[in-house]
Amino acid sequence: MFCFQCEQTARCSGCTSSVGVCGKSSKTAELQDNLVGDLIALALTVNQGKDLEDNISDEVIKTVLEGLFTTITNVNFNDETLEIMIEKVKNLRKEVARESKVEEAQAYDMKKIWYANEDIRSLKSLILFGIKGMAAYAYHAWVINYRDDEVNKFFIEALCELSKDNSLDNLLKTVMKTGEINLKCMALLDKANTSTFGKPQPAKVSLTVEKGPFIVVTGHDLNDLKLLLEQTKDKGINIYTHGEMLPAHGYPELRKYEHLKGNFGTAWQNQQKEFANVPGAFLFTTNCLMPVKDSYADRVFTTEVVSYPQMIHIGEEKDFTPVINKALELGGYEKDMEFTGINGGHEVITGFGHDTVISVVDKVIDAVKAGKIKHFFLVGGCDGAKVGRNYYTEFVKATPKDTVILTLACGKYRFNDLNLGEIEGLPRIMDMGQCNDAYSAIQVAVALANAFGCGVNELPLTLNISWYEQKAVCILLSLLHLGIKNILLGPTIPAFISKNVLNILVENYNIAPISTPEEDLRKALTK
Ligand code: SF4
Ligand code: SF3
Repeated sequence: MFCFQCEQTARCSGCTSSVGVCGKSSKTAELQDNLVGDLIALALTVNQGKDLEDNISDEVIKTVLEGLFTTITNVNFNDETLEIMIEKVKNLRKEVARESKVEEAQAYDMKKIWYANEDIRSLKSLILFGIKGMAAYAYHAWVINYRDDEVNKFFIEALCELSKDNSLDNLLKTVMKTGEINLKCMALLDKANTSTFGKPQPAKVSLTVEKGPFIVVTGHDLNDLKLLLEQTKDKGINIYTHGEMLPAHGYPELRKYEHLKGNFGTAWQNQQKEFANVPGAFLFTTNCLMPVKDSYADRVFTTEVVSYPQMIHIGEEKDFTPVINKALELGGYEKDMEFTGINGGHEVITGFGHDTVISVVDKVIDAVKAGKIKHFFLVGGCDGAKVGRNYYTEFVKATPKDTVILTLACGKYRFNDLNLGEIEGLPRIMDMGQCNDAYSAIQVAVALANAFGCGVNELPLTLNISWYEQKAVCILLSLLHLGIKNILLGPTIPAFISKNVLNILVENYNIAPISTPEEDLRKALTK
C-alpha cells in the first residue's frame, strides 16, 4: 500500500508495509483508494451529463460526502462496509450515466497520483486531503439539514480535477480554491450548529465521572449526542463527552440535559489506555477511532461513517438501545471517580465561540490599549501520539502572563486543564470549540483587525497550528486563502508537501515549521 495522508505516516514519508501506523491494513488502504477512484469516476460521469450550474442530486452529493469522510484517518477499518460503499458508488454511477445518457467514466487508478511527479502528487494530495476534511464538515451540516450548493458543486469539480493532467499553476489554483470553499463550508457548519444547538456559552466541565451507569460519546457529531441525550433521559444513565465532543458542553440545547455531566479522558491517542476495563459504553460518531483492544472491545459502538470489524454499528434509524443496554449492564463505577487532565487539573473550560468572544471585544481592546494584553496566540489543531507534541504544553506554559491563548480542536488536551489565570475577568485560555470552529477564530481575528484598523497579519497574533489528519489540511488551506502569514506548523511538515510546494508556501505565506517553545515564543513576541 501507499498512504501518506496523516502526520504519523511511517518515517515521515509514507506507510508502505502491510499495516499503516494507524493500524489500517494494506487491504483497507487499497479499498479506500478504490473508493476514491470510484468517486472520481462518479464525479466525471456527473460532470459529463450536466453543466455544473445544474443541480446535482442529493443522492450523488451525500454519497460523495460519505465516501470521502470514510477515508479520513481513524474513521473506518472495516473492509466489509468499504466494499458495500464501493458497490453503492458504482451503481449510482451507472444510474447517472443511464439517466443523463452519457458514457460512464471508468474508476480512476489512484496510483497515477501516488506515483506521479512529486510536485503534481503534492498539489493533488493537498486537494484530495483538503476535500476529505471538508467532506466531514459538509456531512455534519447535511445531517442537520444545512446545505450549500457552491460547496457541493466544488466536491464534484475537485474530484474531476484530480483525474486531469493539469499544470502546476492550475493545480495550485484548485488548492487555493479548496481553502476558499472550505471557509464557506465551515461557515455553513457554524450556522448549522448554532441554529440547531444555540450559541455556545462558556462552560466549566468537570473531569470527574459520577457513580452509576454511563456512556462516553466521542467524535464531532453534535446531532448524535443530542439524539442520545434524548434517548437516555430518565434512564439513570449519565453521558460524558470525550475528545472533540467536549465543546458540546457550551451549546445551550445540549447543556440543558442534566445528565450530560462532564468530560471523560484526554486526547484521542490515549484511548487504548484510558478505555481499558472502564465500566461504561463508548460511542464513536467520527474520527478518531484507534484499533480496538480486547480490554474494552465489548463496549465500543460506532455510528455514521465510523466502522470497525465486529463492533455494533448504530444505523440511520438511530436506535441507541444496544449502547444504553450495555451501559446499564456494566453499571458504571461504584463511587465518583476523580480523573484529571494531563497536567493534573480537575476541570476544563469550553464554549468560547465567536459570539461570546466578539461580545467582549471592547473589553479586550481596552486591555490591549492599557498594556494588559500584549499578544494573542492561537494554539490549535490536532493532537497525536508523537513524543514531540509536548512542545505544545511547554509552549503554552511558557507564554507570558499578559498574553491570551485561543485554542480549538483536540490538540488542546495538551494544556486545557492548566489554570493560567485571568486577564480582566477573561480566562487566559479560551477554548473556541472543535476543529471546524477555526471559523470562530477567524471571525475573532477579523473583528480584532477591524477594531484596530489593521489587517490580520498586523495584529499581535501568532498562529501555532498542529496537524494530524485531513481536516487540518482544509483548515490550513482556508487560512492561506485568507492571506494569513507566519503560521507555525507542527509537529512536522506533511510528507505530501514536496520541496517545491513548500518553497511556494514559505515564499508567499512565510509558513515555518515549529522549533523549540522558547525560540518560537521569542520570535512571536518580538514580531
Ligand atoms: Fe499511515 Fe496515516 Fe495512512 Fe494510516 S492514515 S496508513 S498512519 S499515512
Ligand atoms: Fe482531532 Fe482526530 Fe484532528 Fe477535529 S479528533 S481535530 S485529530
